[in-house]
Amino acid sequence: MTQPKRALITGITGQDGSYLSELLLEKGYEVHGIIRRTSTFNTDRIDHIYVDSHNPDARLFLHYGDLTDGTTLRRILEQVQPVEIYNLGAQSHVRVSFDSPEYTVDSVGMGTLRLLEAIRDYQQRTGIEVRFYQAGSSEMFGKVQEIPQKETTPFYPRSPYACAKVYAHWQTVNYRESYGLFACNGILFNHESPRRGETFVTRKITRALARIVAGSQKKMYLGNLDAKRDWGYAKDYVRAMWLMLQQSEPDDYVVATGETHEVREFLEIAFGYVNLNWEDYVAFDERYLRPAEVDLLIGDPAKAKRKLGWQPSVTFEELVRLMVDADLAALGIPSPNGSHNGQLLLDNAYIRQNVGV
Ligand code: NDP
Ligand code: GDR
Repeated sequence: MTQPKRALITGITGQDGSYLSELLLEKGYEVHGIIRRTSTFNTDRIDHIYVDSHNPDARLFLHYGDLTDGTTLRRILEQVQPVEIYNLGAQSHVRVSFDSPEYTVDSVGMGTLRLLEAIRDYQQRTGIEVRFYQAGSSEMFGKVQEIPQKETTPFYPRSPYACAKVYAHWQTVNYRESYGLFACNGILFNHESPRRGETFVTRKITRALARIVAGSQKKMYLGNLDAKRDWGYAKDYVRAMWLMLQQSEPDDYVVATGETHEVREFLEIAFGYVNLNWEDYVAFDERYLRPAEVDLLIGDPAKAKRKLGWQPSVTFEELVRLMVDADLAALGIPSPNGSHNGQLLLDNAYIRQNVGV
């Protein structure tokens, strides 16, 4: 029997880590993930695919570690002996990176360097080829230089997070060019899902909306509604990560939908879906503004389409609705979509009764 391919994922407990793990398990991989020790469980997103490691069928294994701890990264690499490494771990919140710049840069920038150094030594010592994926971000484009943004668009990062991602991007290019490492940068635009962290704007909206519908919340507070983002579906985006590591040559790719929408449009579609007017529920709080904002992101995914055969499968409106559906379902409220027409009327009466409009 042939051995399954072994992959190592940093950030396995995050949104993307969980979808990528599912994809790799489906493809027959043995998946190893690095998790941080926390005082409460942080494995909610992967609990459904975890099988106790004593079980002979187990193919998902977790290891304690941290991108700020290079010794442990090296030890895990030696133990796991992966052929693919996906570096998704990060303090990934842009606003928070202004509050905690040193930690953000340490985990995002230096963390990537620590991992690359560990891989370089491991590969030189064992002769085993390791393929490396770096989770780059459209935030690296920052202040608008060109529309749409593509692989050749100059970076102009506008946050500690984005500066650290630019550093990690160029280190990845340098390890490819200096040591022949099979290293790819994905430059991924915003991607969302029901598993999106609760403080990112899309999930913050859909979660609050569900609570408004349930009658347990009256208002939600947001910052800049004018910002425009190219929002896609996370499940589609982890497929692109995997595809990059299956090519004959390493390269860098923009992954995006090619469409941009204001935060306001997300609100309109989400609230409109349950027949509410968002302006009745959304208030402004300057706490959610950033010292420097990224006003407009729109990606050109032509290269990923051409070379990887990658396509997004979910439209913006479908994405908003699937996130609203999931947050409603989590509170036991049925979807207001067409297949529940009778229910939709009921829901709207229910909503009006609960929120008093
Ligand atoms: P999440 O914030 O959902 O997940 C981040 C993951 O990193 C979590 O597993 C977290 O662990 C882990 N982590 C945080 N700090 C450290 C550390 N010091 N050492 C090791 N692991 C750490 O992010 P996403 O899944 O949304 O994003 C995945 C990656 O892709 C990130 O690097 C992000 O910056 C990048 N990215 C994301 C985009 C998006 O739109 N989602 C777009 C472009 C890039 P814990 O659960 O313990 O907090
Ligand atoms: P972003 O995502 O910064 O693009 O980074 P986020 O959802 O946090 O913000 C998107 C836009 O919405 C505006 N906004 C608010 N944002 C938050 N979080 N909370 C609010 O209340 C709010 N009100 C308005 C923001 O100002 C911004 O313009 C995400 C992360 O996943 C990064 O890790 C990733 O690299 C990029 O996407 C691509």
